[in-house]
Amino acid sequence: MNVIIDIFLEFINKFLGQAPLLLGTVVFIGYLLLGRKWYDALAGFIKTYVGFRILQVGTGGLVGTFKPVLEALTSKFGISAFVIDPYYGQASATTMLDNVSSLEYVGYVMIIAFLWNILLVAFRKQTKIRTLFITGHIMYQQSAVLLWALYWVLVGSTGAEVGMGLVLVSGLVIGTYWSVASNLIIEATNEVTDGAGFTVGHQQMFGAWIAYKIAGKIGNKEKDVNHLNLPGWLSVFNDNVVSNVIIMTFFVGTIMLIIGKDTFAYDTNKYYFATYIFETTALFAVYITVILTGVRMFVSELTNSFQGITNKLLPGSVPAVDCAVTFGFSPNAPAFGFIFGFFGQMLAIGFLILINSPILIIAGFICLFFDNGTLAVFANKAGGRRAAAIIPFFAGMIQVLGSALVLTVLKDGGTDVIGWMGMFDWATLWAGTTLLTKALGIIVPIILIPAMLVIPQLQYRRHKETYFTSMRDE
Ligand code: ASC
Repeated sequence: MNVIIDIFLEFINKFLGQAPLLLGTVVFIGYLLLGRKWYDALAGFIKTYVGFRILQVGTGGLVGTFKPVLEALTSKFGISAFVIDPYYGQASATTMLDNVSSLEYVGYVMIIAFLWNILLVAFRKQTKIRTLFITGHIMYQQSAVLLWALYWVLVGSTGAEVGMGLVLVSGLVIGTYWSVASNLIIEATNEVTDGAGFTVGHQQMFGAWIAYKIAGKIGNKEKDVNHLNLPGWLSVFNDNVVSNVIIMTFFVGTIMLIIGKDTFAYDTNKYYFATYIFETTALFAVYITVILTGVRMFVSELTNSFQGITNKLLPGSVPAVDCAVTFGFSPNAPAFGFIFGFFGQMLAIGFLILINSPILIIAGFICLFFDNGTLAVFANKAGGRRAAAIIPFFAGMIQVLGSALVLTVLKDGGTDVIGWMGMFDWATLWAGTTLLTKALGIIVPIILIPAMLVIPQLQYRRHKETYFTSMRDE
């Protein structure tokens, strides 16, 4: 008997305990359940595995590139700087969890959350949840960041492995969020997309709902941002390589200049300080490109196998997908959100500098563009260009200040912590949950589960007749 248990534990540790192998296996099983041929399932396994390893190369590269800058800044001025971008949050989370041999638990959090989401949809008559969250990279990212944040505020620097109780609570609370928030935004998404039949499964679903609700009071929906001719130069920001290099050269380059060239150990035979700065800041774009290549590879596999499973198990459920899908329905709004979000973030960063904050925030491209872009899409639909400018402006401030607050506790993890997600729901709901959990304990995320589940019940009361059929606010 003991031998069998030992073999089983070894298998958990050496196979299911390895994040890329675990996700690859999930995809493999998913394809088999869908009735795909074994060799298709094997191909899915390989692409998930390799895509995930590519992602890890990229997040490791980000940490490695940013660390010397962070260390120099901390030692010289006693300030810590953090990038608000999902991959900097993810890299912090995975490095910190790996330090306590617990990276594989992220996979378990994600599976628990996904199964919980399926269950809530299966009982939709009671739960009123209609949506299934299938944005794979976001599911992984959020599972990692939440597990890390809760672990850090509950367990701290003891070095202990993550416990199963925390894995379970994290899975259930994040799964509840996926279900409730993507369900909350169905009606608005259907207005934005003119009934395309999907909803948003991303990082600012509560934010987009709030934007949609208050936009009508701020502006006039007839003055649509898409009827405006935006200046041509804005289009360079649509290319993430170009904008990553511009933004990082601007922010990190300035910081490196202030720290001064003597602090950095670089080969002065090979570089001027200026070219060394550019070499470093351009590396951020290199690693983000590496990450996105890996992500694309494994996400398409994960999405196909998940969607296949749910189509079989839960016909009629609405898929919650990447926010970028809405951009095609409102092509001018993302650049609009980007620019006004940028102003908001700058103002808040200026404020942090002014009050001598020990935490400096660095703006990140993904948060600026995709988060504020999405808020602008929803704001514009209900309140036109005025709302699409004002809402991302305030959102930019909230992204910076909320992230700075939660980082005051997470930064104690040391220089492996390079950033936080920054996206709207993460600068508000999850930053708040993390801080409250630090104050009151694990009861906070536990209570959040039933508290969020009340939301779809309230939604259902508002339009019972059309709730399960047209899914539009009529
Ligand atoms: C994110 C994240 C991405 C982008 C992408 C936008 O939060 O991790 O890769 O936004 O999903 O389309």
